[in-house]
Amino acid sequence: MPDQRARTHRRCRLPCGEFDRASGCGRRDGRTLAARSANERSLKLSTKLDLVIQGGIVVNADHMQRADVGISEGRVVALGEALGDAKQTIDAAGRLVMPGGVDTHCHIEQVSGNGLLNADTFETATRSAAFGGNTTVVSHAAQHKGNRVAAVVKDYSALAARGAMVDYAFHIIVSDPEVEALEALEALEADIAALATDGHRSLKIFTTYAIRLSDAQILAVFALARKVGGLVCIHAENHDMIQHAVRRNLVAGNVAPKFHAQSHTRLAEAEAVCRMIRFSEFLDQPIMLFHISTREGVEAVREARARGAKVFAETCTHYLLMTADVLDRPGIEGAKFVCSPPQREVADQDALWEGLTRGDLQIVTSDHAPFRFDETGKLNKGKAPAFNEIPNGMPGLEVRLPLLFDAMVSRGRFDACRFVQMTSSRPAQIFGLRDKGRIAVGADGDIAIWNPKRQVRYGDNDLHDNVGYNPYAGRTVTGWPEIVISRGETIVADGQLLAGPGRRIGSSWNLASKGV
Ligand code: DUC
Ligand code: ZN
Ligand code: ZN
Repeated sequence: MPDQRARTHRRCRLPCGEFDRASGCGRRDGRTLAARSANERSLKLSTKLDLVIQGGIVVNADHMQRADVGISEGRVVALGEALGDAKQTIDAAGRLVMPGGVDTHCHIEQVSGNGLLNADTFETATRSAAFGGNTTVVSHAAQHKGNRVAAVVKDYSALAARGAMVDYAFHIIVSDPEVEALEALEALEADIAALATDGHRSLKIFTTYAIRLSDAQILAVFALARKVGGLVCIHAENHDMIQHAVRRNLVAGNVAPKFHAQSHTRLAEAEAVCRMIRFSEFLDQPIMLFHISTREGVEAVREARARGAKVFAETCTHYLLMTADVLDRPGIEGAKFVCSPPQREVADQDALWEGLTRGDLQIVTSDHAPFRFDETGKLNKGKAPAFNEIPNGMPGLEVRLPLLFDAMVSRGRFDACRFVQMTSSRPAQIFGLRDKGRIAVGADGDIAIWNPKRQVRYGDNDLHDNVGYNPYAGRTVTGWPEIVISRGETIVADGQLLAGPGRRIGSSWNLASKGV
C-alpha cells in the first residue's frame, strides 16, 4: 500500500531547500593540505569528543589518508591520530570512511507533471537514501499553474521538516512565469529574490511535459536567475519532436513500453540541450543540464564548456548501467523501467563514461522518481497501458551509490576519490552546500563507512522506499555502506534504521544565513 501520508498530500504544491551562488560552482578550498593538517592538529579538543571513527581510510575527492575522525556537536572537529577519549568509538579498520552521498536530483512527495503524486514521502525516500549511504538529498518544490513559488516552497519545506531523516534542499520548479502579464512576472521576481536571500538558489525548468515553458518564458527565468545569482537546472528534451514520434507510433499500433524509447528520440535530447546551452550563453546564465543520456548530449556539453560556457551537466545511474532493452521485457514488465529520457545504447553508455572521465559531466545522480508497479502508479491507466500512459521514473536513491561504487571502484574504472568527487563533493560544490561532501575540520559530520569487499545481491523488493520493486534485482554489487552518520548521529548501522522522521531541519543549514 502507498504510504498514507502520500495520500494526504495528493494536492501538495512544492518543497523547500537552500543553495548557493551558481557562480561559485567548482570553487575549491584554497588551503593547502599541509596548512589544513596543521590547522587540524591545533583543533584537537581538550573536551571529550562525541564520536571517534578509528582506523579507517578517510577518502575525500582530492586525497585518501589513514586517519581517525573526531566529531562533536554534529561537526568534524579533528582529523588525525590519537584523538583522545570519546563518548562513542566506531572501529573502521579495513573500511573506507567517506563523505555521505549528496544526491542532487530526486523527486519526493511531489506531484508530477501529469498530476500523479509519486510513491515516496520524505520519510520513506530519505530512509531509503540513508540505507544507500546518502546524507543529503535535493528534491523538487514544484509550482503548478496559479501557485506562487513562495507558497510552494513553504509547503514542501513543511513536508520535509516533518518527514526527512537526512538533510535536504530544493530545486524550485518554475512552470508558470506568465511573461506577458507583467504583474505576475513581478510577483515571481519578488518571490525568487526573497527565496534566494533565504538560501534557495536553484531553479528548475522543463522543455517538455505539461509544465514545459516556451522559449520566451525560459529566457525570462534565466534573466531572473541571473539577477539573484541562481543556477537553472533543466530537463532538456524537445516536446514537439517527442509528440510527433508518439503520435506516429500510436497510429501504427505500437503501444508497448519499448516504443517509449523510440518516441523520446535522441535528437529530441540533442536539440533541446543545444538550445538551452545557447540560451545560457546568450544571457550569461549558468545552467545545470539534468540527466544527459546520449553521446550527442555529452558532445554538446563538451563543446560548450570548451567555449567557456557556464554549463554543468549530470548523468544518472540508470543511463550508465541500463540500455533500452529493459523496456522490452515480457508483458508490461518494461513499464517498471519507463523514464525520461529513456535508457539508450551501449555506445551512449561508453560516451557517458568517457564524459565523466574527462569531466564534461561532473556528477551522477539518481533522478529518484518513484511509482509503484500497481494501480496507484505505473498501472494507473489500467493493466496494459500504452507507453505514453505510463508515469515516468524509477526508484534510485538507495541503489545509486552501491551500484556506482561497484561500477567505478570495484571494477577499476576510477579510484575511490573520484567516486566521492562525482557522487558527493562536486554535487555539494555545484549547489553551494558548503558543509557537505567532504570530511574536513568544520564540515558537517556526514559520513558513510564502506566495506569495499562486501558483496550484496539485490532482490526483487529489498529497498527501504515505498515503491515495491528494485529495478536492479538480480545484480550483485561489491562495496557496501555499512554505517551511515548524519551530523554525528548514526542513522543506519548493521542494516538497522536508527533515525526517526522529522529529525532534520533543512533551514538550519541555510547558506545565506551563514554569509556564503
Ligand atoms: N523523468 C523526469 O523528467 N522526471 C522524473 C523521472 C523521469 O523519468
Ligand atoms: Zn527530468
Ligand atoms: Zn528528474
